[in-house]
Amino acid sequence: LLGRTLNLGILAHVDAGKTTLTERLLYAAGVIDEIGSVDKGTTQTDTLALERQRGITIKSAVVSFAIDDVAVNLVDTPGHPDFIAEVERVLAVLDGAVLVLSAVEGVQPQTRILMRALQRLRIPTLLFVNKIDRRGSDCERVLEEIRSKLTPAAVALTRATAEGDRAATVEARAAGDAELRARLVDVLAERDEPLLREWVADESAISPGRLHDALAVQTARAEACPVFYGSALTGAGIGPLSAGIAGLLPAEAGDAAAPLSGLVFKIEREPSGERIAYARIFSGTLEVRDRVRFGREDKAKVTAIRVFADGADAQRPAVKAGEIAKVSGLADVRIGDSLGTAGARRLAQEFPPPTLESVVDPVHQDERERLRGALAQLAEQDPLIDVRQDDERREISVSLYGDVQKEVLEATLAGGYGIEVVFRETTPLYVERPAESADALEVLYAKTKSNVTGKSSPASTNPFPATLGLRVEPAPPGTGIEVRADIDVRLLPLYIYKTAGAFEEQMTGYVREALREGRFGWRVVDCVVTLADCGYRAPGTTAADFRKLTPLVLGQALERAGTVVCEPNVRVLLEMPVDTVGAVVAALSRLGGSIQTPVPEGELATVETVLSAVRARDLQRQLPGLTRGEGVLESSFESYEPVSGDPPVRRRRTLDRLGVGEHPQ
Ligand SMILES: Nc1nc2c(ncn2[C@@H]2O[C@H](COP(=O)(O)OP(=O)(O)OP(=O)(O)O)[C@@H](O)[C@H]2O)c(=O)[nH]1
Ligand SMILES: [Mg+2]
Repeated sequence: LLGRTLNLGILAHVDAGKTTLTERLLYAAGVIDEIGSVDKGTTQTDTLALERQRGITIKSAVVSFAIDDVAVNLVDTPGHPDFIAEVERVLAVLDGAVLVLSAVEGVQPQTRILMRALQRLRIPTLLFVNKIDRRGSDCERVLEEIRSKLTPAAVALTRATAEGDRAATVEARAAGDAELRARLVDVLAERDEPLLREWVADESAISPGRLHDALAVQTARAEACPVFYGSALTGAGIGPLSAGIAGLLPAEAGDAAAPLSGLVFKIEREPSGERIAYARIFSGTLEVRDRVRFGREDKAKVTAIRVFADGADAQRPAVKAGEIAKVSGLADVRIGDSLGTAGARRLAQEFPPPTLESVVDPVHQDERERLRGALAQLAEQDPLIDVRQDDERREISVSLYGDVQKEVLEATLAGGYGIEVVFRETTPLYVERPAESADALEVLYAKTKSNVTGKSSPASTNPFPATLGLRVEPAPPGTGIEVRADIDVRLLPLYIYKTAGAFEEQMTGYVREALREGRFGWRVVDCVVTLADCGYRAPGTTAADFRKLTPLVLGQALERAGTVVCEPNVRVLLEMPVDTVGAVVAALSRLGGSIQTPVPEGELATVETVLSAVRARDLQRQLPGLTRGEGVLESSFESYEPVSGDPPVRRRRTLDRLGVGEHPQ
């Protein structure tokens, strides 16, 4: 009988071997009799036709198996940076993670980005150094890189022999191994005073069990980071890794008898068109035929529940705290919705949003409406593509991370919907930052005075029976959007929102929605918005009045504050054959990249630079020609920098800023 459920994410830089490792773990657990291959397109988790053709993971996928008495729901994620949003959505539902590295390539750009997110969220993490069978494998060097670039609290629990060869093997380091003991104490005693005292008093009195328990405790707190070596391809090192997953990662059961609280992290559509929500349940129990509250105010009846069991999914009457399930019946459910009461865990923005956008046109003009519908469906599964419609020009545009995502979108529209499309030029997604602080106030019917300040607006610009005062302040770059409330609770329209918390949550939503378009039409970032005043007339004022008033007041505040339009820059890491360095550097200087001296490493050289996102894309396209197809480019978001000259303007999505017309979601 299975005692507990562990929701485990497999994360890594692209091609590190996540999907292959997933196959290997399923095989080791006896769920599959034969190991599928990414290259042949026969794995359990790369099931989309596109994933099989391209040999890369595009969507996260869940499979399950058991290790001893632990039921593991494994989420295989994509590693390509164009699909980082898929990883982001999964993070909130994990109990633990295995971050995979390659024993040849070591710590790669995406490895660091993912590790930082795992640490920020305090997700217990094991490191798996994969591909020790490949020529060039160097576990010692990779361990050093892990310590210097990822975490000083890394402890290798296994040892590889004959690495660099298919015959490479892995064994667990003996519990009595003096070097391992010293290393464990070194890492663990820093946060474990009693352990340090025991060590100082009598080193030999510390039992291996004591050390293992201390390691499990600190791993669970995401303080210590156990490292395992192996090969997903040959199976070397999988035994110790499985033991580590079951023995060192905690499974948070939650209280199945408590009120329901869950989180939707993925949406799929059945061939019938029905929406299926993947949800993690944190507390309580969800049963078929329950009427469940989700998202803002929606309620619907659950028609089916399926959980993951031994590779397949199985119908169940209920799903309880600690588990992940596919839930049917919630017709309008969206990614990020809570089920029941909202819990502490929600989807956070952990990675930078897309930096590019492109207008997409149907090849056959009469398919424009169908294209819009198809993109709306795809946006349910990936809200960050942020489909925008310019009604006047009849243009549809989408946000993008890069060309691979664009190709996948194009292929999905062709394959899944039969719509052929062409993308126009890819342009940067600029953002706006407030230049200064400013306030704005709109008073109920303009004639009534504000409850707080006694002021009334001079002109009657407020068509809504509600009062709202907002303050906008610039915040340091990279801090995103923060919404605060500074209103006497007695002024809050509690007959609409019930509690002060609910009011704040809803207002935060309205503010965020309104900040999607600043003065020049770009998303506003790096600011603090304070709710400073509020008024209503009961009965009469409704939630819709506050919703519609928010963009109006915020627009005024931004107008007064002024905004600076900024362009996305990325850090680019280039690897190329030594004899092509000259050509690459020349191209870099043409594109305006800052040039550092290339670092030769044998036959290859690497160079790092910072470029605008659009220029980096140009470079990506030129690279094969410049390097005989051998150059590799990796880019990661760096910063937003103010543009010089006239700020680029984006036409607003809706002409009506008052929000009288419905804002598309
Ligand atoms: N030699 C060797 N090759 C491996 C190993 N693990 C994976 N590979 C190969 O590496 C390539 C990428 O493997 P995947 O499992 O698709 O990697 P991934 O991390 O899932 O890739 P994405 O999901 O696209 O990010 C494939 O060609 C695998 O056969 C390994 O342990 N040894
Ligand atoms: Mg994969």
